[in-house]
Amino acid sequence: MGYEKSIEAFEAAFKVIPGGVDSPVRAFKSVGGTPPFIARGEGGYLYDIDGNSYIDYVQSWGPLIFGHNDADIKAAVLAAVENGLSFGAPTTIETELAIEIVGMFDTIDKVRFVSSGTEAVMSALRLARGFTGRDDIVKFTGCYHGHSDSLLVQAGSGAATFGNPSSPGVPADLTKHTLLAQYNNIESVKKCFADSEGIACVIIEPIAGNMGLVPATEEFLEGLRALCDEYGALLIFDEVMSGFRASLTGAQGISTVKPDMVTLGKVIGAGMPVGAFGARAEIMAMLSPEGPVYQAGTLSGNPVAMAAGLASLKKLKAAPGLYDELNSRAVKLMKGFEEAAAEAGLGLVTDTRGSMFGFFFSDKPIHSFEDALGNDTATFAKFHQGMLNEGVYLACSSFEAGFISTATSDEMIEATIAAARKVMQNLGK
Ligand code: KE4
Repeated sequence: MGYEKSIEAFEAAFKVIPGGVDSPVRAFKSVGGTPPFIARGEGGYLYDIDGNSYIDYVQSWGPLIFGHNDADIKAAVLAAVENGLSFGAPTTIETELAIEIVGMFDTIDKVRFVSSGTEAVMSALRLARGFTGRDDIVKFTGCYHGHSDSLLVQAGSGAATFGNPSSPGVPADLTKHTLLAQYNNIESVKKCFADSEGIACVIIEPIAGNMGLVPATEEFLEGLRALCDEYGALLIFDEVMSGFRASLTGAQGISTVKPDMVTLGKVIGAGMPVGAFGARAEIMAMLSPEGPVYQAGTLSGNPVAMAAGLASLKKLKAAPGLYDELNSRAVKLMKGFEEAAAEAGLGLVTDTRGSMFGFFFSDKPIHSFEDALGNDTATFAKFHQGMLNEGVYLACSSFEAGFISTATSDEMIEATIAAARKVMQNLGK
């Protein structure tokens, strides 16, 4: 694998873009090496500007459940582009996509579209505070909900990757209402409720993908539901990543626990900038212009992005057995990684949920961010680099999840397992 053109491109980017990237995790800082600059994607593959090809398990961090350049989604986007890119006025396609989402989630009566997951979560928090009249929120160490100020506290994903989970530039006044609890530890949540004068909401990734893949236990989610009911707080499931990835309705398709609000993103834009938040009608009625809680966006509900998302969701709805099929491939991949690690004498723990998978170089199970922080990130970095050189594009941090798309064939899975066996053998020496 030669990376000469990407090295040049990275140097050029670095001169005009902070860190050479528009989102920190893409810089490969925690795994080393130069991030390949991508020329195009096709099906289950990425192609970089040096002509290297990679089996892609990142899929733009989740959105591309049908792989790159899906014909149906591309056709829908091109047709929408013919009518113009944006109007700043209502369009019927926004209603169409909203109807699809409302029809899928029994916890959502109304939904508002925005342009990113960060916006969706930031808006949902404001709505929860406006609805309850309370200021405090509870989040969990290791969960990442985008980069809005009050949530950049002990966050996961890139924040954890760089070891600065609480960012400079966020005044203490903006985080003093953010209470921290430990994932899968209900006693830590009870303490937050006991310490607070009024909690507006508890926000959680019900299947965390930003500390690596770490699902919440059903018992824990039931405990959160009970506490929120007891204290009159709203339970928010941040399913920006797990939505349409763990199942058609994310964690809600697997757990019996129902949230009061849901945030969505990634797959609902199919690679175009879309986020969304939804809840029952009485909560959403608080949102401007129906109610007093203000929220807005120039490109919210952009018709081209809506067309991409609508095409993606319609395809998902038309393939009911899809998630079992994608999960069987995820399980096959993780089993192959486990066998390769065992042969190489390396400790490896893995998990899957629907089309999502995760693995840690660890001898102990991982049930929280504190557990995840103990994983062998140095071995992960060497593994990542070795797999890249074998033409496999994995998430460039152990605090991320991986994804199977419909374009991830069995042959690709087998080739990836063979590459993992080869790379791990070298690691084990
Ligand atoms: P965006 O603002 O990046 O669209 O969404 C923020 C967000 C909110 N909630 C959850 C559960 C998320 O996973 C995310 C974003 N995920 C990361 C990947 N771990 C995006 C990748 C990046 O930051 O470049």
